[in-house]
Amino acid sequence: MSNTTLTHLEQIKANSRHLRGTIEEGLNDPVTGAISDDDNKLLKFHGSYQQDDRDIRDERRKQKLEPAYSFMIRARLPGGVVTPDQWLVFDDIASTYAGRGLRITTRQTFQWHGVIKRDLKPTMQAINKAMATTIAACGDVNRQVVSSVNPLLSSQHQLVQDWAQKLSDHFIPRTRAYHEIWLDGEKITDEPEVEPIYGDLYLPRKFKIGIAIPPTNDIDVFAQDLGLIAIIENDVLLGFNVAIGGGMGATHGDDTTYPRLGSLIGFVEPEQLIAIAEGVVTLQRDHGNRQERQHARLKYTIDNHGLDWFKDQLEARTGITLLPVRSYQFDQNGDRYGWEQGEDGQWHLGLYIESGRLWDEGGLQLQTGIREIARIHKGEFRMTCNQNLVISNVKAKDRNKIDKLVVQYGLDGYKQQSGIRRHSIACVALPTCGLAMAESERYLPELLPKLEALLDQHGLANEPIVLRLSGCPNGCSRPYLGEIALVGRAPGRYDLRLGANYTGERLNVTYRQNIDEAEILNTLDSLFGAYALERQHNEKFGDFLVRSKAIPAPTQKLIPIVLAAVV
Ligand code: SRM
Ligand code: SF4
Repeated sequence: MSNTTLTHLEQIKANSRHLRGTIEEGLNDPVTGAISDDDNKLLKFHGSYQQDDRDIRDERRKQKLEPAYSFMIRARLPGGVVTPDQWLVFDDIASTYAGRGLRITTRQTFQWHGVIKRDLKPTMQAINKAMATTIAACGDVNRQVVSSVNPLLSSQHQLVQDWAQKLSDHFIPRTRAYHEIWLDGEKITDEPEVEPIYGDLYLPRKFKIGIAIPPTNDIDVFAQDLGLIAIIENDVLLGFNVAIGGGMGATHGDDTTYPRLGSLIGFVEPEQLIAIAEGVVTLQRDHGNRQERQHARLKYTIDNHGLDWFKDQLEARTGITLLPVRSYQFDQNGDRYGWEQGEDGQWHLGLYIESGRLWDEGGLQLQTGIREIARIHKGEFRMTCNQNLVISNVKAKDRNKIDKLVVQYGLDGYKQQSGIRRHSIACVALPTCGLAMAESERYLPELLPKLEALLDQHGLANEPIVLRLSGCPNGCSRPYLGEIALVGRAPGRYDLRLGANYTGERLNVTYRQNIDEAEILNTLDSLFGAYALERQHNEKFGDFLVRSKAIPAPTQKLIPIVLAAVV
């Protein structure tokens, strides 16, 4: 494609000298707290977004001040694993540079919000000193590779964690721009740089890889562009089922955009994994839609060309014949809470962190509490894709000390919580997200007690129900996989979606559009009532709604080819 036919964004990438642009000059410009729009596009590839505080946007406009610019920074931590030493550095960064504490994301990593421009570089350097990076945590590249956190299966974890790390490393951009801009690395002058996987234009859109370890689908494997299901027998990793084309993002009122579950296309052995992943990524690089960003994700490439076409191309490109999908079963897409003993005898403590918000607020000292635990903990921390935290690899003799701190700092909430609270996640939304149409993370604490009261009235307080809130249809909390989901439309108004299943293998459907809280609660009240009276033994809420035809039939289940192929 000639440079002149490229869209503006593709041109920015093409002319960026491998992600350099004029970011460095922009950082040094003291006149504004912002950087240029073009550089902002490139900054994402470095793991940061320019934002402004939307709570005070109007007020500042009235005062003729520029918006209150600051930057969100996202770490790349494959599999969500953090050592206690790293934790202490990340915590210190939050206190020193960020506007609030640490925020665990739905892709098991950290975001720091509210870092002002002059602190961006010191923050990046501090992250680097902790042997971590932010490169490619955002942008049109392969992002954070996620993997299941099931503390019971310690040896399998390690195997899969190693693959998450290898995949992550394999797809890191090769440009030295990150080192030059943030780490004062030597500037490349004469030798041309090459991006062997991405090329000069990088990918048409973001790309996401995740590995699930059955029976836990805590990463929502079918929401990934490339979802991998680890098949492990007798402690041996046999390989991975491969699902392609998952994605959540959609636009209100535009039916050509939609959430889609990944389609299972086969099974690969471990030594074939990198080649297959590279094949999927480079097919998307070469065939993804670079003209229309809203149709640029892999899911649309597959639907445009057909699944069979994609699979044939993948096999031809890699020289690997995909084997039939292996059988597997998921039992949930939520997290486990409390102490669990792994097969190697070590202990793991799963903690519920509401919307992943780890800061000290309203009498709770969650950030301080985890900091104190990090000071004495000898294992590691694992973040989950449900925005929760596991204190991992604890010896039996150390459990008491950790328990005391958990209670002292109010981190023990999971013990009394309702089923729905334990299965709730909410995206960031306001005030930092520039795309938010309604509140999400700040609304969850208000909404949950109201839902809990309703459920309690129907005797359903302990019923595990997957609840997902998103402030817009981009779907950062993977709301299309919620048994109940709210997707923001406007302040205080949401689409109510219902009927995904408890294991993350069926999309929900829109049940009511653009309704307010009173309507949401009324609607759910009567559905909870029916569920309490008419459900079958052990029937989950989403399954009940589908079976009883209380909601329209879901549009996409797992693609039928899958079931035919299962051995
Ligand atoms: Fe997301 C854009 C936050 C996981 C789909 N997402 C954004 C931005 C960067 C807004 C923007 O572009 O200006 C949000 C920043 C808000 C803020 O102030 O921090 C944002 N996304 C998040 C996080 C922090 C939500 C959270 O509450 O944890 C998650 C960070 C993940 C990470 O650590 O990498 C996050 N985003 C997701 C997920 C879930 C997942 O990946 O498992 C999805 C759905 C899966 C998918 O990608 O299809 C998701 N985010 C989007 C989209 C829609 C993409 C699409 O295909 O249409 C956007 C908008 C875009 O890319 O244009 C978006
Ligand atoms: Fe922002 Fe929408 Fe993502 Fe929520 S779902 S963080 S509102 S982009």
